[in-house]
Amino acid sequence: MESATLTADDAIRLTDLHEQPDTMLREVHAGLSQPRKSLPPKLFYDKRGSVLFDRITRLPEYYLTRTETGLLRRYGPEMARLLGKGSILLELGSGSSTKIRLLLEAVRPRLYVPMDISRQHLIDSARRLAADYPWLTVHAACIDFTRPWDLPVPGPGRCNVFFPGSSIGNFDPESALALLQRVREQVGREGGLLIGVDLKKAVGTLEKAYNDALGITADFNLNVLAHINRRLGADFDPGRFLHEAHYNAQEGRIEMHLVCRQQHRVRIDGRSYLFRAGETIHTENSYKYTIAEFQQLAANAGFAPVSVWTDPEDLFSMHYLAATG
Ligand code: AVI
Repeated sequence: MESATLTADDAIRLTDLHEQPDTMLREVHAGLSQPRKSLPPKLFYDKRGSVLFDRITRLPEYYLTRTETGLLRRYGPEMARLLGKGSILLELGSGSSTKIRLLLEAVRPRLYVPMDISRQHLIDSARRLAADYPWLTVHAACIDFTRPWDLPVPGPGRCNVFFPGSSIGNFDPESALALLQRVREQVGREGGLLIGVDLKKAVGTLEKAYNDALGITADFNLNVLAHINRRLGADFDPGRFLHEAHYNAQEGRIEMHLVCRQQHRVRIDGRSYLFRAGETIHTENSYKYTIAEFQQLAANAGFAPVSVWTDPEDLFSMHYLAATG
């Protein structure tokens, strides 16, 4: 990974730790060489993938975003009080930086650091935000936070992390713990974490959210193959795969797969992979938690629960956690 702090323009600063193609190539080869093929979900988020994800968030079946937004609207003032005025606010997986708008006026952070892996989407969103909030200092960081990372703007002052959208669910429990521990180290003893976490619920509701009627989630899933073709010169034919998503109750997670329709080979950088009919590429896990399960995970990472907010149907939760120790 390359580290550079660049000035994107007068409105925002940019730290670019964008992943190099050789890292991506190694990860793709590693995933496809397993007996059960897999690809890292971060590969969903090229420019088209980010746009498709934004569309997912507006789908009627995808209750996560609107429920979390409802919690932010309703309890935003309470959340803002806990975050405290004038702090440094980092957002992990900031995407379009939409939700943070619901907190900005009340928190008035002295610095906002949106962090995302999708470089152009990050820059465009950061610029829009800086234009809409002229008083706000924005330092965007193009970062893959599934790997070890450091706060791109070290400095004194209280620091909070905002991690909405239940993206923590895309990490297996061991990696989720490692990420929360990293967040804990970065925010320091005075810091905190405001995080959105999707809750366990009826399987039908969960499975509908990942199998929408318009097929946007299917396009999002299949787009990973087009992304690999573009970045690594592979010859995937997305038409030879089907989207599949189901709830694995034993693991407490939605699994997304791409199912191969007929046997064929795919070439990636001089290597050839055989895909058999019915074989799947496991592209994503989305873990669901009970409130107690998540609080236990956070406690293991050095965070104590301060407040938790849920909607009347108990679909989604937001937690404010304070650093301990
Ligand atoms: C980003 N993340 C929380 C989404 C989720 O629900 O796991 C990604 C997603 N995958 C399919 N639909 C949405």
